[in-house]
Amino acid sequence: MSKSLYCSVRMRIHREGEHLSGAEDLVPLPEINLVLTSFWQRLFPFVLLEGTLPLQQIVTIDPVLEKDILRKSLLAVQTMKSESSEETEKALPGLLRHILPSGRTELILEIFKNEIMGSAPRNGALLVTSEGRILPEGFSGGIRTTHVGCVSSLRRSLENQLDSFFGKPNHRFVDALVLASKVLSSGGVLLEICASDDPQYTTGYVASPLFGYVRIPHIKRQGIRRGGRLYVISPDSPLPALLSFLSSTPVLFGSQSPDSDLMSHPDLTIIPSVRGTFPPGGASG
Ligand code: PML
Repeated sequence: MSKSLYCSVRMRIHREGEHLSGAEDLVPLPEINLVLTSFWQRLFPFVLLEGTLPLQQIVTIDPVLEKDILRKSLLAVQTMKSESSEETEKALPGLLRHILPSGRTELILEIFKNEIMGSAPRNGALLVTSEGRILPEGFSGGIRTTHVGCVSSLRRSLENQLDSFFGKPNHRFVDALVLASKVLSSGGVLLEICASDDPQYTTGYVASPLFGYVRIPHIKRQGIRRGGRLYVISPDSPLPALLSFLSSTPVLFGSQSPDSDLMSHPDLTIIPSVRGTFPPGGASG
């Protein structure tokens, strides 16, 4: 088998058309069995817990040449300190005000509330300008970020660190970090804000070049099935190039940016938290 051939592997689990879960990785061809096994294991909880209707698991595999892969560093991670959804609701605008152009924070949070937390889930992210215009014009579907992965040793190291904080495996956090790191590495996105559509998972995040990946506890209350991703794009970002980068440029993460580059602010109670084990550029697939 050729070591220089990689595969972009994407998996989605549905039940009767309802999206339940998804995952993605970019791996050397010889590692594909391991990835398929880990995706297969993600099906089991749905088989065991969620009723008797048939499940569908769809796996898509695209071959990718190693020479076409961009190698980048994951965003550094911080966590906003919050004990409740009320605290988060108060603190979130303060974080966004540092990232967005002046006067846009309330508008963007209103769009997140109505279009992401108040609407049926889309199959992908919603794109808006910082003036609140939804893009592409007249498009109500979702933008999918794909062809992205993280070298397995770094992925494991990040998952294990979170294990020791929270006492349970957390592939959801690492999947989200990898996806957000690709989105921000496009250079065309000012910020991404995300809440999970899993009713039990109430931690979301805000990703931006200034603060890296900020985990936001209690971004929603327990029991809410709504969630999704909002990308706010830079005014000067050419849309066709951005969409093409997000959906088809293969990006592999093998290191993590140092948190010394992150902005901090006395008004923001955010703490540096999870680190990869590799120096930038120090690992490959
Ligand atoms: C999702 O379910 O796709 C969103 C996951 C958000 C993860 C937030 C975190 O734990 O850092």
